[in-house]
Amino acid sequence: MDSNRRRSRAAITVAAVGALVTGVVVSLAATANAATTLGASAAEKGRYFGTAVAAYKLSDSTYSTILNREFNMVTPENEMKWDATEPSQNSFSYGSADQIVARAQQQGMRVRGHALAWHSQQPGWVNNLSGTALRNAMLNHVTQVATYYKGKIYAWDVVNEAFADGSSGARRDSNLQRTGNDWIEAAFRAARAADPGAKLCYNDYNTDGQNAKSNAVYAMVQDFKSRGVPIDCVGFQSHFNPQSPVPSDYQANLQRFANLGVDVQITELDIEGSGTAQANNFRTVTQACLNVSRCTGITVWGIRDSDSWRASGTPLLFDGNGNKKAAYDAVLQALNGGNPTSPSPSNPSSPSPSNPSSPSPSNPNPGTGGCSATVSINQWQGGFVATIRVTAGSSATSSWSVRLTLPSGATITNAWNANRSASSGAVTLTNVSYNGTIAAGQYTEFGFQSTGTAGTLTPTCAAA
Ligand code: 9MR
Repeated sequence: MDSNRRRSRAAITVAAVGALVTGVVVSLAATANAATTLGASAAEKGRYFGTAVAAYKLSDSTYSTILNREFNMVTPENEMKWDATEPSQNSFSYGSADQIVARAQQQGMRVRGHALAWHSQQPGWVNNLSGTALRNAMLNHVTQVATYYKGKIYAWDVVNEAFADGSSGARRDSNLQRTGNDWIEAAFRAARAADPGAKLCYNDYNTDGQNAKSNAVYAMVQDFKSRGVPIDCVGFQSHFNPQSPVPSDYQANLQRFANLGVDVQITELDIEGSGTAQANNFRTVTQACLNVSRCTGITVWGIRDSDSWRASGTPLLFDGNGNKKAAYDAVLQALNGGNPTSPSPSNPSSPSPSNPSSPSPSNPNPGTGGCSATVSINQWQGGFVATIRVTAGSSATSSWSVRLTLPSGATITNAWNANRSASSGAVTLTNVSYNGTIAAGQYTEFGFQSTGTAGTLTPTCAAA
């Protein structure tokens, strides 16, 4: 079975290269169109497009069809929260979250983990704890959950919503805050130790423009970076409505955080409204992310309006019947026509003492034609994440494959946005359904996590 699959993949690769050599690429390029799904289009810009997912809806065929077709990142809406994963102390329950992770893996989607430490949706037993007992329970929770999902999570919301609303710029008062002001950095350090391959994010709302709350988060991130506390990204929830509209300095605010040396992500986007006004707001947000090179992706907080926590505000991209709304068209159009500014190749993780990121070796190898591939490595003791950028040449691609040889001792444990022929030695990684098409001169990115040491990886690229 496995070797059959390998043989047929090899045959496909040979056929693709053959087609290129015989000049078929010219007609393929001529028929290549803009990407037609959110995930594929975002991938062409080196980004992801995700949605919150509820495990109990996976059996709804309308929901599942849209999920599988449109998105390449998922966030469990409630299933990875503390109350769901540790209902009684030190007794863990992953059934619903695992359903979502399994679906994501089956579909080649990545997962944003949400959320390890939060004042809300805590299990009842936590109410009985305070001080050191609560601090230790929180750290144990972070360690256990991040360890259980090690290698399966693209980014964790390590700490969620820890700052107060309003003009104080203070931390939110909560049982976790009362264990000591250093609870946030303690949570980040525990998460890094448990899963060094995951990006670690701070996530919040009402931080989408420059204001007292976002200034306070900014100061914390700046402090963490200066002291080597492991933080890789900041999530901006972006829940908008007429009382809380898209701020005019939305892009500038994303950019100032990115300038601190972290990725920024739009993590829970929904915008109440309808028609053209709503569509224009979604376009503005999408364009802002495209314009900020370290804005690595957008997640909407649900699929259909009826799936939303604010269903009456019809804040999402599909109506209750699963039809695309004007807002969907605006987002897709922005993604397809957006500014090609893209995440820097030296990602995936910002360097930090406990997670050193080697400088991007950037080995452009033109390969047999049609595309080139460069790799950046995030190496830690015993493992690494490789992010590979595939750039189309002067013609569009309709499919591509990247070959590289892993050093002995290195075994791929999971890959995203590509299928792999093997997990060690000589490996061919081919596009998945939604990212084969790359416009001339544009690129997409895929990645994998591996055990061992990366050394110098030299990818070569072939396209049709
Ligand atoms: O969408 C989530 C909803 O189903 C839950 O009932 C609610 C409970 O707190 O949480 C919602 O998701 C929230 C997310 O986890 C954090 N940011 C705000 C989101 C909307 O309330």
